[in-house]
Amino acid sequence: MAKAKTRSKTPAKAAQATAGEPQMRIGEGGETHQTAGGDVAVMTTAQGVPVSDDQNTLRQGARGPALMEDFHFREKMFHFDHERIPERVVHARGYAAHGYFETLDPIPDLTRADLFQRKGEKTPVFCRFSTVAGNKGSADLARDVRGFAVKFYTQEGNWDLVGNNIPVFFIQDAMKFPDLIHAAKAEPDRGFPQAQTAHDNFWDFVSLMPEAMHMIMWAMSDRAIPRSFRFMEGFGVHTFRFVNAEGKSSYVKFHWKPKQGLQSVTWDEALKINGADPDFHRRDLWDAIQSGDYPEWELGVQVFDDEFADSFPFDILDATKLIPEEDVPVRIIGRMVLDRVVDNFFAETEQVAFCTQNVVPGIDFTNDPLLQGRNFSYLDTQIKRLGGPNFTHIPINAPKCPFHHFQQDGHMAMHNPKGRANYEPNSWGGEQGGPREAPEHGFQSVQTEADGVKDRVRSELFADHYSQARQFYLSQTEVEQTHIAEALVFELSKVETNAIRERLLSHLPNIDDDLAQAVAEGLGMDIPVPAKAARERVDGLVTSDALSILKNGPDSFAGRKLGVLISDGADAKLLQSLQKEAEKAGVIVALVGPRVGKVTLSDGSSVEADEKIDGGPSVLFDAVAMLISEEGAQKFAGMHAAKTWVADAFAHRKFMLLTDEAAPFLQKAGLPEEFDGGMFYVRDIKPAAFFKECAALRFWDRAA
Ligand code: HDD
Repeated sequence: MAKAKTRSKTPAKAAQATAGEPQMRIGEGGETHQTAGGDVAVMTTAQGVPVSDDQNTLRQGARGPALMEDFHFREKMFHFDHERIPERVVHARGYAAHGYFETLDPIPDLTRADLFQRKGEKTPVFCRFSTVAGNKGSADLARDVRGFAVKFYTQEGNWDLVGNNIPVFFIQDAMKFPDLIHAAKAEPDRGFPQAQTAHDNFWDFVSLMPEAMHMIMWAMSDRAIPRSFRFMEGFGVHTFRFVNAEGKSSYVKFHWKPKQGLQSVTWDEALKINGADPDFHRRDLWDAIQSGDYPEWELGVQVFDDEFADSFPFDILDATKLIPEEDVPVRIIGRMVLDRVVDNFFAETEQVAFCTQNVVPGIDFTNDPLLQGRNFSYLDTQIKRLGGPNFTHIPINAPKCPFHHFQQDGHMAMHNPKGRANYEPNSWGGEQGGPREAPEHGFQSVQTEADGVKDRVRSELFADHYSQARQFYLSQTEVEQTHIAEALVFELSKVETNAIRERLLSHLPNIDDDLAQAVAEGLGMDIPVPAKAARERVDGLVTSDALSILKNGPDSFAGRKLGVLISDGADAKLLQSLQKEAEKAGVIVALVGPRVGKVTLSDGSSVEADEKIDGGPSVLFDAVAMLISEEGAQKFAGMHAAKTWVADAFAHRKFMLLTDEAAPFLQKAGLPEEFDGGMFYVRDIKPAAFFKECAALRFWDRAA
């Protein structure tokens, strides 16, 4: 039995603490036990009372009734019963990490925001990625927009940049947000589908909302099935304002650009990954940070003035439009590095509360009607979700700079102000008097004039719904265009009501005739009469390479994962050299074997596989190698999971490296005898050269 060993000094110190100033946190200080794994603390109740028995409830006799008196049981069960809080109404499933933002190019001429003033200065950040529609327990590879929310703990307060991995949005006015989300989530009568837009309600709604068409192009593109959070861009979406020390304001759009390059998976992979590893994205972020391969994004800004805004064919306040980088280049001003996983998922990732209204001096809002509505929603939702107005007292939400105000009381008040005065003005002064405003450097809204008739109206410039949808589509590579058409066919094939399919289809000729044709063919339908456009399409918009994923891939295979299929008798030297070169190239290697236990190599040595073949399907990897012996090839040829492993890798156009002995097994798995440019024998290519080829990520020319 464990024995009490020492009593730390901390309790004495705590005893001296004034009431209301907790000196200790759970897990700190107190008596300890010696155990095989090291010293552990003595278990106590939440009141700090040591617990003698955590196995049995208090009973009257061994077979007698449980007693109400058992305060340890009652407290434990009461707390467990209340463990759940409401999940986020959208973006419920998310994953976050800590890191820092470093200013690379200070911009005091544009903004007085403190974090952008000094080159090299680092600001702590907390960044949460999410899917939108699914519940907290849904799978990571849903076809969905990804949230990209960053909390900057600046020296002048917290700034939340609550963005997505797509630079535009479905709707223009926040009034329609509840409708959009109702339509996208599970249908209310049946409670399914989960984390899917492939159902009638969603397509019914968007087909009746032509303003969604640009976003639909993005959501049906591979942007909605990213390979990893690390390989996606982020966008602030709205036009915001920068304000400098002189009060001069300019418009700004925010961009996050991953240093790792962009990458997505294919839809067939996404479906299979969801089964094989529903936590694929969160595991990827966790693994990368834990292994010291810290993901990094550059923060870029597109800054423009009224003159540009007036000349732009669309309204800069319309969140369904973007400003192409060709029109206003993105200026890189800093970088974000995520270098620390959370200590506790609930305390940090679940309890973090982002609010678009959290801005700092130097950053301000525009009249974008979506943004204005968001500024109400986020604060409001946190009160319900986190249980009261004091959610800023939770450490993950509290500013890291000094803060002073007269807000007090309410549920879970942890930071009630000190002193006598809890109102302002007061005549107390000093410590008793509390804080005062700072007219010189406190936050001041940009002074703008507004006139117009009070009415429920939208600017005429918001009425063009197809021009940028077309620009996006035409900016894609052929492979990406095909994926968009296939995604539309997949989703609409799940729609049961023909009229909805038809209505959606009627928007596509307004975007592109070939796209409309491909989707109509995929559905076995005729192209209907095109929907009537509210405003004529602006043709001839320049295509933008920045909008394509494949044109913005990585320049190396670093940070990607190679799945290596091994068998008994596999060439030991070959495996070692591949692992060595992979390490040099920053490539992660996972060994996949017939079992996770020992696999005996050609020289009699043994390795342990990371995955058994059916637990580590090839969809989990970016490229594959088959270092298998003749005997291994024969065995694998009789295993369904092994044949699927290579057949999928081939179908997903992955780069493949193999031994001569593996070749017959490939044919048994249904692969053609003739190799294409994405398949290599180990005798023909050195590992380093193979990794160079893999930087292209996929061999798209393969007809699979
Ligand atoms: Fe939102 C959460 C991003 C429109 C209302 N939103 C939420 C999160 C992200 C976004 C990333 C998750 C934050 C986290 O990780 O905790 N939302 C966006 C973007 C939008 C957008 C980029 C369009 C440009 N959202 C939007 C509108 C409304 C909301 C128009 C309502 C008027 N969003 C919410 C919310 C959520 C939220 C209901 C749910 C949970 C939360 O806020 O904290 O308030």
